[in-house]
Formats: sequence, C-alpha cells, structure tokens
Amino acid sequence: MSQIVLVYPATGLDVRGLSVWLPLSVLAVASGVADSYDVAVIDQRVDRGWRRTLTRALDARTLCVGISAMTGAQIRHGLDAARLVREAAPGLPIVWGGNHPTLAAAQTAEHPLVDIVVVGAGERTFRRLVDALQAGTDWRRVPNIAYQGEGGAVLQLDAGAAADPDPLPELPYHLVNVEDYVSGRALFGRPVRSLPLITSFGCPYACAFCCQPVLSRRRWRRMPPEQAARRASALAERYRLDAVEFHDEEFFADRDRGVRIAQRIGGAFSWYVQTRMDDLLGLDLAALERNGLRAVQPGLESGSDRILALVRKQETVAQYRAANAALARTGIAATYNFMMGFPTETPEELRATVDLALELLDANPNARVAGFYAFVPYPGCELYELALRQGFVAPGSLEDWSRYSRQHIAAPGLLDRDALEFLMLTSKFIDGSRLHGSLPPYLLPRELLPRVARRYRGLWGRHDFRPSWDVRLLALAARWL
Ligand code: B12
Repeated sequence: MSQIVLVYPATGLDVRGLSVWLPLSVLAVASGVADSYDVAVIDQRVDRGWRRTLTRALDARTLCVGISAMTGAQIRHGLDAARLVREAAPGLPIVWGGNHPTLAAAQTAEHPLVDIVVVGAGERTFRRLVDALQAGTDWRRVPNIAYQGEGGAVLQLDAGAAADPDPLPELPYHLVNVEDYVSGRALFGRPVRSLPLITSFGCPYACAFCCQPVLSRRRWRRMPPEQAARRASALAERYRLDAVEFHDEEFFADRDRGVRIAQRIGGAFSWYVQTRMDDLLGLDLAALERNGLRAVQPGLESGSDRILALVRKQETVAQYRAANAALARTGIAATYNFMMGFPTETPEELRATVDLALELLDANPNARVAGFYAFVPYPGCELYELALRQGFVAPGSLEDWSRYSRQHIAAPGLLDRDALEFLMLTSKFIDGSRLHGSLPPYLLPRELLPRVARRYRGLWGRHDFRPSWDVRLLALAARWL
C-alpha cells in the first residue's frame, strides 16, 4: 500500500498535558485517506526525534508529505520539516494545508518548499489529490488547491465542488498515541483528564477580528446531536476521561442542538464549551449543569459598546453583566477572554475593558480571566484591511508570518505598547487562581498566586499599566518561551 506522511508542526508553546492537543487537523485529513493508504502521523510536539522518524518514513512507498499550519510559529517548524523532506527525497510532493495556507494560499504556494496548497477543508480535496498522485493523473485539475505555475501562483477554487465533508467522519485515533494528548488542565479548579472534540465547524457570526467568516464562508456544519453525544461518550469511555472539551467555535450556535447533546450526555461526564454570553442568557444553565456542563469559555473582547459594535460582536456590555450574574447562580466555571488594541481603540476604552473584567470577577466567584490578548490582524479578517490602512505592514513571506506569536503586538493604534504588554502578562494572574494546578509549583508556588493577584488588581484598579520589574521579568520569560 502506498504511504502518506502527515506532519503536525510544533506551535511555539507546547507543554505536554497543558497545551499539546490532539492534532485534530491532520487526524481529520487522515480520515479521508486512511481506508486506502498507510498513514504516518508525525507530531513534532510529542516526538523529539521527529527528524529521524520523518527521514525513516520517506521510502519508495511514500506518495507525498502533508504539513499543517496555523498562522505563526507552526509555519517555521513546518518549513523545517519541509526542508528535511526536500533534501532527503527531492522529487516528493510537499502539500501544505490548514488555516494559514487557506488564508494566504497564493503567497504560500510561491514558497520553494511548498508544492501544493490545499485550500479549506482537507478531507476530500486531499483524497482527490493523493488518488491523482497514485494514479499518475494530473493533480492540477483537483479543485480547491493552489500551486506555483509558470507565471505565478495558480489559485484553483471551486466552491461548487464542496470540499467540506458532511457528515463529519470519525477520526482515526489509532494513528497516534492518544495518551500523549490527554490533558491534565485544571478546567474547573482541579486538574482533570480531558480530550478535545469538535462537533461543529465554522461559525454563523461575522466578528471582524476573526478569520472564521472567511475560512468557513459562514457555513456552519455540524453533527446531529445524537452523533455528537455518542462520539463524546465513546471518547470519555475509551480513554477514561473526567471531561470532554468541546472546541466548537460556537457550541450553542444552535441552542436546541446543544441542549439535546447535553440531555444525551446526562451528566455521565463533565464537559466544557466555547460559547457566547448572549447564548448563555437564553439557556437553562441549571439544567445544563445537571447534565455535566462544568465550564464555559466565552470571548467578551471589550468593555466598550463602541468597540463591540466596531468588531461586529453583536453583543453588549449589559448582556455580559446579565450572563455573568446568571453564571454566578450556578457552579459553572466561566473563563473570559478579552481583546485589546483594536484599530481606533482609545485608552478610555481599554480602561473600560479592564474595569469590566474586575467587575465581573467581583460579581462571580466562579469567574476567571483567560487573558487579555492583543488584536493581531490575521489575513482574512475584516479588521485586517483597516489595520493595513492604519499603517500595519503585512508580512511578505511565509517566514515573516511565522514570526506571528501569541506575544505578538503588531497592530498600530492609539494604545501604548507597554500598557498592552503589561495587561497581556498580568491578566494571567489577575483572578488569583486560573493558573492553579496548571503551573509547576517550582515556577510559582501556589500560595503566592493570591498575593500576586492582589498586587495586579491594585494596579489595574488604579489604571496603572506601567511595566514594573516583575512584569519586565515576565516579558523576558514569555519571549524565551
Ligand atoms: C485547538 C486550537 C488551538 C490549539 C492548537 C491545536 C492543536 N492541535 O494542538 C492551540 C491552543 C495551541 C492554539 C493556538 C493558537 N490558535 Co488556535 N485554534 C484551535 C481550534 C479551537 C481548533 C483547531 C482544530 O483542531 N480544528 C479542527 C481541524 C479538523 O480543523 P482545521 O485545523 O481547520 O483543519 C482542516 C483544514 O484546515 C485542513 N487542514 C489542516 N491541516 C492540514 C494539513 C494538510 C496537509 C491538508 C491537506 C489539509 C489540512 O483540513 C482539515 C480538515 O478539514 C481553532 C478553532 C476551531 N474550532 O477550529 C483555533 C484556531 C485554529 N486558532 C487560531 C488562533 C488565532 C490561534 C493562536 C494564534 C491564538 C493565540 N493568540 O495564541 C494560536 C496560534 C499558535 C501558533 N502560533 O501556531 C485561529 C486560526 C488563525 C490562523 N490564521 O491560523 C482559529 C481558527 C480560531 C479563530 N477563530 O481565530 N489553537
């Protein structure tokens, strides 16, 4: 049988048990080919000897090597793998796919270490591609790909040739050692054994900072509730999980579907969702809690209604307060994400976000702050264009995009860079407990967390965002990571 090698590159901050997730992207791609081809998955995050593994995997049976990449450090690590493939097996096609190659298909295709780019969902397109490679027919006719032609990049998109598989195939978990990915994250106060599951793809909303409207073309593909609950239960049972993490972009986009999944789970295991505050307002939280919902992670983004309107969030600060109060009446842990540094955002608006975060923490003992993240203009998002007009210089190559990191503060704007960095770093400590159980005690003794939180809360309350020595130290550590 011919062989396909799929590489999942390191992401830049890969801590086993904390941020090393199942490589769902390449498992999804593998689901489309594993019935007819041997598939080897190489995950740089768990295989320290990945260079040797990859070199050994390249033999006469190998049809191509697939590489996945999100915007950011994954590109750099993916290029390392591609370089190795090019040197070891010069004629072997190197296929790139994932969010970044999809959003910047032409630029990606122009890179010498990229032969073919799969644009969008990979299951079907990649299958067509490897079938063509296997049969020796012209792969250039496969829809939804990009490649470097004679006169530049050729983008061959065909929306009619539905690349998205429906229904969503079962993932070939046997291709990886799942135990490598069982998380021990403190999802709701204590470390639990958990794995991620995605039961719907895309998002019907159109937030201007998010690339999802372009990635999914605002299509929302989902598993029926019975299937979603069945897959979650099977996962929990097979891997003896305490919790399943639903990483759907918006789990309750269809509230009825979400409620039916909850009823079928019936509290057999704990679960976590990413969702919106306005959806939570429209749900019976007590019933969801009885059915096992233990943690939610909504994106609130801003404490300013003007900014919320600018980013097309379709939510208001009043709704956030109301949903936070509703959550406070339950035992459901709520972890909030905030963003800052949007084009045109003023210092007052940033202060309103800081005040809102503190207010929500005070009003809800179950509330935590995931972080204050600086707005990064990703290709494909609506605000990318505005950032360009404000002077943001778009990266000109794959190498330049690979320098986009979690700590990247690229957007030009009205806000002080030091203040943004101060908030980004101190937000990890502001609730005094989110890092509890997640950080090794030698890095930060647990008893110190509440003291650190008190100190930063004082500074946040006074809107004093000047970087102090401890924050400079944190910044250094973050850069080193
Ligand atoms: C889990 C996750 C993570 C995990 C990592 C994933 C992992 N396996 O370890 C962690 C927490 C590390 C992470 C980090 C980040 N993430 Co993230 N993450 C996700 C999330 C929730 C799920 C991704 C996933 O597994 N999807 C499921 C798979 C099946 O879908 P997929 O990746 O799109 O793959 C399909 C296609 O893209 C294609 N494909 C993918 N790979 C390949 C490879 C080949 C060869 C082929 C042919 C096709 C192909 O086929 C697949 C099947 O159809 C998504 C949101 C979501 N629900 O999708 C965001 C998302 C991918 N993340 C995003 C962002 C912004 C980030 C961060 C920058 C956030 C931050 N500020 O820190 C960092 C980036 C890290 C870095 N520098 O690389 C963005 C993508 C932005 C972008 N331009 O790439 C998303 C879409 C969220 C959003 N709406 O903004 N993330």
